[in-house]
Amino acid sequence: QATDRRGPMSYAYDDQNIFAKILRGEIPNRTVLETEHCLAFHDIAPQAPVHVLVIPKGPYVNADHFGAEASAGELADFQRTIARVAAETGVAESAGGEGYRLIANSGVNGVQEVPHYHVHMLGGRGLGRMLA
Ligand code: DGP
Repeated sequence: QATDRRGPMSYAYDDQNIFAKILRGEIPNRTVLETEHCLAFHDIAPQAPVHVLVIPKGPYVNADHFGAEASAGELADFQRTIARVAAETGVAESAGGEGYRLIANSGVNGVQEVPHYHVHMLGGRGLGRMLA
């Protein structure tokens, strides 16, 4: 008999999380750029010379929530925002930089600390070969 290890299909968004407060302007941030659906800002504890967080403005917990429920416009804006941040921070090879890494932690095993979907962009130094 197959065992279904999945939990219920639900995403409970906590609107008191720190990125929700940043989006509401309750906590300051160092913005890189803002679009209709996204905000990109510098991480408070940078792990590399460039460490920017890209977040959707909508109330999505993680990548699977965003991918399942965001509109086509939000999805497209998010990926375009990542490209613009890479160009504007100078890490994109197309902008003369030396590349970067994207990381999206999710859930307990991913050690996600802030339960609002975000992608880390790290660059400005060699990051080493790392998948986990
Ligand atoms: P994660 O483990 O992927 O959920 O990483 C959360 C990141 O958010 C971590 O790198 C530190 C960053 N962070 C936490 N609080 C704040 C804050 O108040 N402002 C900014 N700019 N970044 C924060």
